[in-house]
Amino acid sequence: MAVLISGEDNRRQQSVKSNGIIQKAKAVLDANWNGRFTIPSPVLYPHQWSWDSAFIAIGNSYADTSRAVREMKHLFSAQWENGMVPHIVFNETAKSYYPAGDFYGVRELRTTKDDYITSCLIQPPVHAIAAYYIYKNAQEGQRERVLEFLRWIYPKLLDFHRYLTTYRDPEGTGLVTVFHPWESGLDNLPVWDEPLARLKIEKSKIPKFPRLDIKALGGAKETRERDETYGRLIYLINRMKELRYDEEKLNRDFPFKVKDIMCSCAMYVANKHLLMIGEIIQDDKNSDIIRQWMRKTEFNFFKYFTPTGKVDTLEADDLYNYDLRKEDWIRRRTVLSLLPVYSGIIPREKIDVVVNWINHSHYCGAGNCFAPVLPSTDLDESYFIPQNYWRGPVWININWMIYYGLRNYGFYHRAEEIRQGILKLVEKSGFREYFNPFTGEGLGGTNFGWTASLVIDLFSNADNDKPLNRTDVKDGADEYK
Ligand code: 2M8
Repeated sequence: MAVLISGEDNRRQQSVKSNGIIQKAKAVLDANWNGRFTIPSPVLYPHQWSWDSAFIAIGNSYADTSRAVREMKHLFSAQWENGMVPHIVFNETAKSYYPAGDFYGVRELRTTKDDYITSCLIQPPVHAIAAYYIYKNAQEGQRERVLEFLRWIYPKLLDFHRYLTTYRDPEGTGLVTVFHPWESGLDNLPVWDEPLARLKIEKSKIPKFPRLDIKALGGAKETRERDETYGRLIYLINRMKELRYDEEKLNRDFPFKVKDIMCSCAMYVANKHLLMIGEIIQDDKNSDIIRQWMRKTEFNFFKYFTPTGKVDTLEADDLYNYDLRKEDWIRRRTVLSLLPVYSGIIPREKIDVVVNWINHSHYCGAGNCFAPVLPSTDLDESYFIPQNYWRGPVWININWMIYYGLRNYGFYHRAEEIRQGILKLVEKSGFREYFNPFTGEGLGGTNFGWTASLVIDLFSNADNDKPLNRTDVKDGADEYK
């Protein structure tokens, strides 16, 4: 199939320029910037979230190097002594989010930087990717400042990755352990149901708390987690607190312990970028150790994430998170199984197996949805819910990763469908947090930072229009990789 941009896509490209979608996206980022960092959405999230900030810095890198640098500096200034980058840095004056900073009690329990109140969890380590973008897109006159920033953040990124490869991987697999679903960023993907349900909790220990999230959404409780699930999520943090967030104890005693595909893929891709940053600032002292981390990930990825333990027998979408407590795979069909396309770890001769699923009607690849973008859960499963948070809706950051993954393997046509599909969604519903895959209806927070930011990247990155203007390019063609 030749991959010329279709007439419709051409019209869409035009509309990116003419209806000022990029300007509108920038306006979202401007409105959410509070002078220190960018909040994910004015509706639900008044603090700084770790991977949101990295995605947001990617969008800002095109027009505002300085703000992108400040965003990352704020987050990494709150890094813990042991290298952990917390998933939330709290804005102490904001009261509209539960749990608030004091709930975590981090200051009393662990050595952190005094000026910051943080959570105790991680999120996918996509930050080295953002740092590289800031360098790549640096505005005229900002080059020295950016190099200085890279020299500042490089050791901090290394410390974070070292934390992940030690405290979060005592087994030495190159794969990241999560102690809480929030750590994966894909908060209530159906993969967490079973490990959460297995927790033995006395009724009296299930905390009671206000659902400020549902209140913020005007009562739309069908779009968020159930009370029962939320209770278990908060219970887990209470248990972590009891163990003083001590990773040694958590690895030994904690009831929730899962090797996670999202965090592991993010770390692998981030390691590639860390190597590039090392080259840019001419610091290769740590290159060998980074390569070693990557080799471990490559060696163990299929061992841990496929039930056969081998890539040669990889069938369909059977790449699953591994539950270290149950010692079993969490066999739920979600977009998590397709995400490894982003990492580039899947061998070329096996990539069709995964791409066939990306093209499948169960993942909106056959013209059966509002747009040909991937939902978070297989449409055909009993646990798919089109409007509920991570249990079905389309998320832009996940589609952005799959878009770049497909391009890396040469699947330009399918990648382009995803890019245009994202545009179709935001044109219909604005920069929402997530979208109903069938209707394109916008859900969750409005003016959502990473949706805006990643749209800026998709339509500002000049590489993304290549090689779509050539008639001889075929999807998956090796010679274009
Ligand atoms: C969602 O997570 C927070 C908890 O961290 C929440 O539900 O309250 C997730 O979508 C997460 O990936 C995201 O970083 C965060 C802020 O956008 O919201």
